[in-house]
Amino acid sequence: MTTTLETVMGTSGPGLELAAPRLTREQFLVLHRAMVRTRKLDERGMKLQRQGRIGFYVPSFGEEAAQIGSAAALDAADWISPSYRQPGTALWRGVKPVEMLDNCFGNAGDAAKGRQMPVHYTFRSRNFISIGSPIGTQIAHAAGVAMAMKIRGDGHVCLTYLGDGATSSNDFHTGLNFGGVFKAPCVFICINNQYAISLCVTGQTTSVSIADKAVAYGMPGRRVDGNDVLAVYSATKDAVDAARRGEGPTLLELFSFRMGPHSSSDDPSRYRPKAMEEEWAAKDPIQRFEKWLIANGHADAAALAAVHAAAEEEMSEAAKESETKPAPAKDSLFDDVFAERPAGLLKQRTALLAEGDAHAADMNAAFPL
Ligand SMILES: Cc1ncc(C[n+]2csc(CCOP(=O)(O)OP(=O)(O)O)c2C)c(N)n1
Repeated sequence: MTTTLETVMGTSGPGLELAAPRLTREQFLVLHRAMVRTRKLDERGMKLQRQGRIGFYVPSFGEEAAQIGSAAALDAADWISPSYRQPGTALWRGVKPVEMLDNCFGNAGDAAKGRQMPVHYTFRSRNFISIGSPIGTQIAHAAGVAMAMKIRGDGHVCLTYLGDGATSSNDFHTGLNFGGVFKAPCVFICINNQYAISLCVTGQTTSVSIADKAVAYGMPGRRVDGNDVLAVYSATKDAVDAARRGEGPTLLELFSFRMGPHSSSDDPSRYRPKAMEEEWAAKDPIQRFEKWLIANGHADAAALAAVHAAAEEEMSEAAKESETKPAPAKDSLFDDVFAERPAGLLKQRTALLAEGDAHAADMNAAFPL
């Protein structure tokens, strides 16, 4: 059974100590900055929602190491099939915060033209597949993408993220089974943050660990300290390298904790013990990495504080820029489905445009979540 937690920084309990990955000082600092930017984007997103300026947000507080350590192990040409809780991986891919906030505002800058839910990003040019709401669908998509990569022989890898709750979905079985049988170049990353909204992981599965489930699909499974960015990077790099060599998929369980609410519509104090929240606040992945960076002579407290200040400013500017953009043009509703618009759709378009601003007030109605 896979119960041992693999760690580099080694402060969150007994486990298997891994060697620190051989990265340069600059690379360590790039990882740190990416984690801080993720935190600041989430803080900004939650503030915008609380102020009523956007309708909905899904933060990833506490999962920054899991996101950044894993995304950093990919090449730019590899693909990510995300769930809704990895904004940091889009930032890592070079997506600008304003592009993400444009989706939250549903404005004309949104790649999905305001048609998706907020935080349901899609960034085709960064090989970042559109986020879907139904739990687990991205797992089967990832297996399919990886199978295509194998058939084409292009040497790329597809990495997918899922939560502990998603291990109960049909697509978990479909994705891991296809991935395993076809030895597809796929990496399955389960960020076990211990809750699927209000359901604790012990109510989700009787497996001793999520990593254990890999056995049934004939692939390696590893249980890694998800709050340790260096352990996450090392384990993901191993999995990505193996997939690229043609050895097939790996299931990585990144053991972590969702430090914030499930979404802006959730109140975790109704189902989570306060003591547990306090225990995990002390394992904050950003603070933990900062202690390691200072202890290993890579940075001092002032330099790290400057990274926080710069990221705060960056997200504030992005929000200002995004908020000034207009709503998507009404006409855009009719784009992207048909190469040539059928007559019925043309008629609807004419009728909609003839309405002018008759329904403008509806656009400002309360968000239904
Ligand atoms: C098929 C389906 N069932 C239920 C939901 C409602 N839902 C949204 S998020 C969520 C919990 C998912 O938890 P987990 O997979 O652990 O990911 P986390 O939110 O913790 O990152 C549920 C049940 C959904 N979106 N899709």
